[in-house]
Amino acid sequence: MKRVLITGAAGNLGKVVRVKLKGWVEVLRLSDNAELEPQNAAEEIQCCDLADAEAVMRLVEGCDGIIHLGGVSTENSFDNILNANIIGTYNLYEAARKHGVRRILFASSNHTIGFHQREDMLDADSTMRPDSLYGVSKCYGEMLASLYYDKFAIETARVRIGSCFDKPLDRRMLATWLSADDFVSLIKRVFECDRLGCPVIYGVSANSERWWDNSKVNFLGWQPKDSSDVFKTAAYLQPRASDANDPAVRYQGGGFAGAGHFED
Ligand code: NAI
Ligand code: 15L
Repeated sequence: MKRVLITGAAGNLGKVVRVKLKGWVEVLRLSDNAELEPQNAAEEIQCCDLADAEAVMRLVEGCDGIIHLGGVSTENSFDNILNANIIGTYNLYEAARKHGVRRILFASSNHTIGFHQREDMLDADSTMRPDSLYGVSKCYGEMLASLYYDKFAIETARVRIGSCFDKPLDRRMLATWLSADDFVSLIKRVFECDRLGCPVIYGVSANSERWWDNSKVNFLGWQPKDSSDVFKTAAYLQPRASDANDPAVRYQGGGFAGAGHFED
């Protein structure tokens, strides 16, 4: 691949991924609705709002693949989610179709399945149980990707990212943590494998606490190398008295499952 587009490049994951993917392809085209500056000659900046269909059509032109990280990334007002995640993702897939892009990585989220209990081991075929309007918007993105695969043969990795931070921020993340290096190795597998299809992939490191089974995507040959286990004894992650029926403790989505609507 010559040119790969990264949306949401000014965000937390975008900032890390652009650096780790330096030299991977000839050109990284970076986009966001926040400001961006090129860091080297192989980066191209083209900022726009994902809700602007014409701008997104121009953004995608000339790209061979897309890493779609852009959008609202936590619970928010329905209007904001509608513009960025619903309309924005549609605009991106339409532009991909019109410009002949064959492969996309869609940053979905564990909040598509956040209302499953923590005792349940899920896999790619588990029922969606979104825990927020944000989670619903990611379910929509996954379904849109499925439509564009079945109808137009555009392949998408629907990556249900767990918690991609430097380290687990709380006890829940001992199960949901994804290291940046493991995310980047997944990105590379997704774009380098001969055949992708439209799989659901749980974006999670090799943590010994697990709620998600990735065996249905063994064909990818992706093997996460990091594990949250090295953080287990950290003082800030030690058990504290908690109510086992608190939705934030009971459900996989944690606080997202426990919270009301953003605007209430
Ligand atoms: P982030 O919020 O830091 O980055 C998202 C970026 O999208 C921001 O820079 C924002 O300016 C941009 N954006 C928002 N609305 C936009 C619009 N209408 N047009 C253009 N750009 C817009 O989020 P983060 O953590 O970097 O996550 C990246 C993606 O991965 C998001 O889609 C998020 O939902 C998903 N994800 C991230 C997880 C994590 O642990 N970081 C976990 C699960 C999913
Ligand atoms: C997400 O989907 C969010 O984008 C991220 O900020 C975290 O909250 C993550 O899920 C999580 O569940 O830890």
